[in-house]
Amino acid sequence: MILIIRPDRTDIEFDKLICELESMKMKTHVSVGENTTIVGLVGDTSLLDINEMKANPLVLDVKRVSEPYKRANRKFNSADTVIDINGVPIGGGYFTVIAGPCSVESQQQLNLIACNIKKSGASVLRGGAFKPRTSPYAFQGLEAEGIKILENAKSREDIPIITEIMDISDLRYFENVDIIQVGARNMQNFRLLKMLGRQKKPVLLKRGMSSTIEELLMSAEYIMSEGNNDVILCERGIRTFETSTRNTLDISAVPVLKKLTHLPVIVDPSHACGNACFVPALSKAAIAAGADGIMVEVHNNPAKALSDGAQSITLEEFDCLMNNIRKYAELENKKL
Ligand SMILES: [Mn+2]
Repeated sequence: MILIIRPDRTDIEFDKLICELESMKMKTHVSVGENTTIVGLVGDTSLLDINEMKANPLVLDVKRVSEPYKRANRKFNSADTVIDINGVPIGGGYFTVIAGPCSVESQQQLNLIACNIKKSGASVLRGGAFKPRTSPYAFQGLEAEGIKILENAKSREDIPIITEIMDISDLRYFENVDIIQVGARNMQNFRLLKMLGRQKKPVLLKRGMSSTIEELLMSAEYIMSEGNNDVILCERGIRTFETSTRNTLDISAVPVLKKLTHLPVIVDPSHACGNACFVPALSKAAIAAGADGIMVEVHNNPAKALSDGAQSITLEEFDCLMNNIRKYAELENKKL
């Protein structure tokens, strides 16, 4: 971090500032020019608040030269993080497919979907139990009962499960859940992130629909700074001026994230486009862009789905998609 110091400062004020910075375990490198004085700070600058620095009356401006996140930063951990989900790897040389309905609707429905997606080659079952819906009048999910249904399908099909948490008080229901999902709307629910950092289960963190890549990484940092390093990032489309699709899949976020962080990055093509017919194309794009997996909404009868039917592909379409993307995964040297 570089501080640019006011030219009209007194030496006493300046020495006091340097003492303050060094008391925060920062090394300082001062260079005095004719008109400006510059202080280079070396140390863990992720602990410094840039706005606090700017508020100092001696400081004209502050420039960051390194990213404000440390644990998620590839510079500090160059090897890809591979997360083990009950024997299913996410990250590294693998391409992991997570599939299932938007919402858990009944045991019969979930068993049917779980059995079929597993046969087609998916390795994790998804299903929403606590649903964050735009309208309070829309189906809100089966909640705790939905998680029970997921648990039954998990043991029946021997497949790990992922479902979304909306409130930390519900954590007690997640004992047998393998990955806890934080949805786009909660990406900056910092209290929730901190609490999930204090437990051991892997967390899949979706990018907020209006969040920058750096904000997503800072949210991952919230979880990791509390001790939980098993964070999976998910690009699920951002809000733009385009209305032809539900969101706009920011495909460039994938290679950018892969460069900035060692954490696994997956793509959710279903929420990104909101339309089942575009899901195969976006899934292929995800592999080509270097993603570590996809999370796809699949339903046995999309027309009758209680949520997100329009973007859900059928069991047959999913089987076809899996056969199709195998070739792409091979091209990218990813094990599917
Ligand atoms: Mn959905």
